[in-house]
Amino acid sequence: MGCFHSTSRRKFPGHEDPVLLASQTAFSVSEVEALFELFKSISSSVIDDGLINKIFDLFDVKQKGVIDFGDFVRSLTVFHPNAPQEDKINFSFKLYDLDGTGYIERHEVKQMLIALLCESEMKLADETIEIILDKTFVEADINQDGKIDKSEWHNFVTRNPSLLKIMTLPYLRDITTTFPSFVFNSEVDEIAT
Ligand SMILES: [Ca+2]
Ligand SMILES: [Ca+2]
Repeated sequence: MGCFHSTSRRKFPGHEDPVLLASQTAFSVSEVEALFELFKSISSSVIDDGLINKIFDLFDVKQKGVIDFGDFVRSLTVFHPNAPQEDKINFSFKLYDLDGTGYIERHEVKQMLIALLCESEMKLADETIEIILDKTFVEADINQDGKIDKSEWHNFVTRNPSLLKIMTLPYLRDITTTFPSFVFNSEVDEIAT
């Protein structure tokens, strides 16, 4: 009597059934389980970290005050190589629309461009960046109102699929084998094509 062996596992916020999460996302059950290991290791440190911070913002995760594992998986599924292109385009629009005005403005493209260049350790002169921005807007801003709306973005990205590379982390497909060397922002050299 009184000799209960404790089977209680450490509970993390929002640890949902992997089978259920797999059915709601592009991940397999074993990928969800691998993500849980990843989640445990980064959930405390990642909250203030640039891009992933923005992603969690978009999913209202932080409003709850904790990173919820279910939200974590559902946030990352859009980056899965098998996620629908349409989802990636819609999500990338929200990602680029940093201030949430419903349009991608020039300063937002500039900010993303600088962030991408910085991550890939490329340095471009200001003038070069302005030229890229001009070119981008000539091509993307079809009605020339100085901002990119959803349908303009859709057209632009469809013609320039490299812009969506940031929306696909190729190694998510192999997350079960690449873990624990999974690092969210690696492999940015792909973007500099
Ligand atoms: Ca905006
Ligand atoms: Ca426009």
